[in-house]
Amino acid sequence: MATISRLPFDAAQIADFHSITPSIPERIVAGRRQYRTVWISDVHLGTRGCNAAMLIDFLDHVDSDTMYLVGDIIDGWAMKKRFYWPAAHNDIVWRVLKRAKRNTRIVYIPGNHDEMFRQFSGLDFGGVEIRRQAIHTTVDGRRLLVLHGDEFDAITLSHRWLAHLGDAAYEMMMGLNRWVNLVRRAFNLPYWSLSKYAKQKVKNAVSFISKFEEIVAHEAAHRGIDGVIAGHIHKAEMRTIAGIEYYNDGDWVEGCTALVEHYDGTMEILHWAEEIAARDAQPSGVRLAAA
Ligand SMILES: [Mn+2]
Repeated sequence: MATISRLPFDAAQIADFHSITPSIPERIVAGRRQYRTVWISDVHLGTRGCNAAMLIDFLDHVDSDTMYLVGDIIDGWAMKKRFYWPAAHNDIVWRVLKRAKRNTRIVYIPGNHDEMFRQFSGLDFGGVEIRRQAIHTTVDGRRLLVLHGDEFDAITLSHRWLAHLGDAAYEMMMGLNRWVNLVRRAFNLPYWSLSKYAKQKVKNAVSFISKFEEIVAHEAAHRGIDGVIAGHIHKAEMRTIAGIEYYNDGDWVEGCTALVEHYDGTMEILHWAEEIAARDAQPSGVRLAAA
């Protein structure tokens, strides 16, 4: 199953990142928020759906001791079909590597869309630890399994073509979502997620999501740990399922969410579109740069 494939970009250039100037310079924000841990996933760099401007804003405002990249960071599937890699996507890679250099511990757990990096599991690359999965211990000693989540997706594993079909429909919806929000932005309306709306309406998607959540929690219980943190289904969540803490950090395509651990062990989901809206409401706030 694990085939060695070429990377979708020049890896040497990324290793040499400090000589590259990002197209969107890093903003020096006074009082950057500091968390013990940050989890993000499903960024889908290399697709038009990726909300790069919002993620760049997040990275310029939030710091942590440890950052987990919980898979589908780069979308190798989409890039195989059509190469798309704007400067802003380099800027995100640049910011992540910069963090590693500033001594943030970075753990990268590749997902199914960036499975080409799974062949490097166990290796450290530019200060980034690449792992198949990880156990995170919170400040108060809870042990949480961190994985992408496609391991539980029977459709992805046994019927790859079906997953790709779903992918095409999803991509179309994301394209539409982009246009809706370009129009909304033109009218000064806040960001709105079309597929978030659609997902709430589609019963099948809902039962798929709850099934996924149950299966993942069951796996954590089976391993005798306190909880599990996943990505993959683009649905931020934080709840207890049969005594197991279930967390999902969401995505940066539509929801634009991150999961964080405060220094007292409290977990929280940050909704970055709302954070930006709240900041924009204050006259002194740093505004989101236009993409
Ligand atoms: Mn995935």
